[in-house]
Amino acid sequence: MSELHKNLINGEWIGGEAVENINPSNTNEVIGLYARATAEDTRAAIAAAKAAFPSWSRSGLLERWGILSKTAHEIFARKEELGNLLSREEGKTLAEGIGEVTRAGQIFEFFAGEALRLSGETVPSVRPGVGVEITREGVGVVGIITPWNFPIAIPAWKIAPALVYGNTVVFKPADLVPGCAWAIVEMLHRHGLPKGVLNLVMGKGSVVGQTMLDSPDVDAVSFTGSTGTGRRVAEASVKVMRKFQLEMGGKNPTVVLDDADMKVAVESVTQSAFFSTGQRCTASSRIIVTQGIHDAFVEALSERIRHLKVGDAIAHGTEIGPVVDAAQLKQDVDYIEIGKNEGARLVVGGDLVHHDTPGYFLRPALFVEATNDMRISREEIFGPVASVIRVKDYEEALATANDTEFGLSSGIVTTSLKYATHYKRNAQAGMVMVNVPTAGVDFHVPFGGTKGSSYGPKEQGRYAQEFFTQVKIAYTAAG
Ligand code: UN1
Repeated sequence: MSELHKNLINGEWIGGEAVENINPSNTNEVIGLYARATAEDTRAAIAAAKAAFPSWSRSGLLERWGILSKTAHEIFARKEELGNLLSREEGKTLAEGIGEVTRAGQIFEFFAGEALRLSGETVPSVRPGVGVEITREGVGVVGIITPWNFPIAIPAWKIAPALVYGNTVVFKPADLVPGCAWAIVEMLHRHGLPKGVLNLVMGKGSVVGQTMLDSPDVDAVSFTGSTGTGRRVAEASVKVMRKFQLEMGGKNPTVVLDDADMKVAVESVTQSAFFSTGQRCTASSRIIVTQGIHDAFVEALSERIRHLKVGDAIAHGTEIGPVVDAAQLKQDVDYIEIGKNEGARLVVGGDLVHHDTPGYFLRPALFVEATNDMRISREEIFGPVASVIRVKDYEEALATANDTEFGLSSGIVTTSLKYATHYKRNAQAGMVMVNVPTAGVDFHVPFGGTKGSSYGPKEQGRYAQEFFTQVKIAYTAAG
């Protein structure tokens, strides 16, 4: 029997009900056993974080820099091992898994440096003889709730800024992928974080997440996940007047214009729609194509999809790993049925792929003749399913792209400077991508959306301080 990976509460490893972490490429494989925290454990974690805040928020910058920087270097050194763990627990390919681990290392390195770049402003008051200092300080206890689709990068991009700006943390990773989450907490703990500064409470949203949301001692919550849960985070947070930040769904368009470079269009859409098995909130699922290039584009894209290698996430040559679990697979398959019943035509994929091991393998699916009012064009599927919507011209393409409740990422493939410029200004999305995929973002710049996709300040890069700090204004009379 493998060893139980425990929760970290007030610097102590605490056991609990053991849950198996299962490999979606081979459901016979148990990756490890992870302890499920109770409501009581969660309350203990919040109390520990609260007690640790006064001292951590005044801790030395070299201490913060040192712990984050050592963690970054350990992540880089262990990227193959952690990438393998990530791909086995989540199902993205090994190349994608190692890539994500590398990104987590880069995020820790970036925020380690931010410890040494904290700054404020000093300005003269309008009253002679008075000075004004504007500084930033930690918010307090931050609850961090992360999704299963980026098991290490999203925890990294929330935990690293939370810690470096002087907050203490209660961290609840997605129940499906505790492995990478546990690994980064273990590293940060071993590299010297004082007890109570970072607490890990693995387990169910309905127990651990709810206990965090109900606690008035959690001063801020950073959440990435579904729109439905995001709404619950918002409601519970308003009740106790806490700060919150939400990253939720997407229904991201990619517009392909007549003047597009065909190779760029096919590659960009293939990556956006299907890589990481389409399980990214930045994935593109509405491909809006002008009529002059439509047929040739659909043919080239279908050909590319037919040759995508679907299989075991860690096997050499796999391009598309499995869907994360049985419930998500059912959702994907159900939406494929819905699309057919709505009158869209499935041109390729959508069938289960037979494999030697029991796993959730689905061939990427492409619909054509879809319209923007179909459910497959309006609701987030979160799988390797995309639909092509044919439009007359650029104006109709832009209007269709913007006709959605979401606004995370919006792409265009064109060789026209005029249309690219117009699209950047008029696309209703937090992130606009010209001739690059809608998914796959840089770690040193802000990330986030508009409309129903996001709420609150952006994440990542220097902009992360908007959420993870609060501003203090101090007036001093010289006397
Ligand atoms: C990316 O596309 O590189 O959950 C990042 C998600 C996003 C992260 C996407 N929050 O898919």
